[in-house]
Amino acid sequence: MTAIPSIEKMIEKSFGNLDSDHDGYLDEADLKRYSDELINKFGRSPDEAAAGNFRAAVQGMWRHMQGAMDKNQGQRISKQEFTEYQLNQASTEVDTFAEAIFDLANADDNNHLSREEFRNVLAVEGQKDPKFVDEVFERYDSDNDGSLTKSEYRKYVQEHMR
Ligand SMILES: [Ca+2]
Ligand SMILES: [Ca+2]
Ligand SMILES: [Ca+2]
Repeated sequence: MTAIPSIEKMIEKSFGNLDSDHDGYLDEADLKRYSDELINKFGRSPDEAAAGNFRAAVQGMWRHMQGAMDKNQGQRISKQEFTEYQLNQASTEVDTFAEAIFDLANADDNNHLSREEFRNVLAVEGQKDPKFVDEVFERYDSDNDGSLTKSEYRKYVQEHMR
């Protein structure tokens, strides 16, 4: 069985994804680039509703992070601060962000993530090992119908993104 990476590893990875200029800090420009890249990777056009919702969710999470850390608007966030935030906040902003990813990845807008669509979610998180993807997919497809509903996906998020 493939080991699921520890939560700290996952957080480190998502920090690396978000810090798009790789200077070790998150700022607003990083998040804008990250949003645009992801929208592009999921093959969405920037003016689609799912793309707009995703950008808004990233903004909301960013504002919430800054608020939680007592930062002034526009201040950058270090990796350590980000890690503490992810470990300690059971924030609705993280859920909103995760749901916005679901909508972005759900290319045919049918309320379910197929295995292929879920594969794209893990790919943008940096997980490309097909065996790993299959294992995670099968673990969370609790009714074994070959797709993830939002609630099956939410379980994955709860156990892996926060
Ligand atoms: Ca940066
Ligand atoms: Ca779908
Ligand atoms: Ca299912």
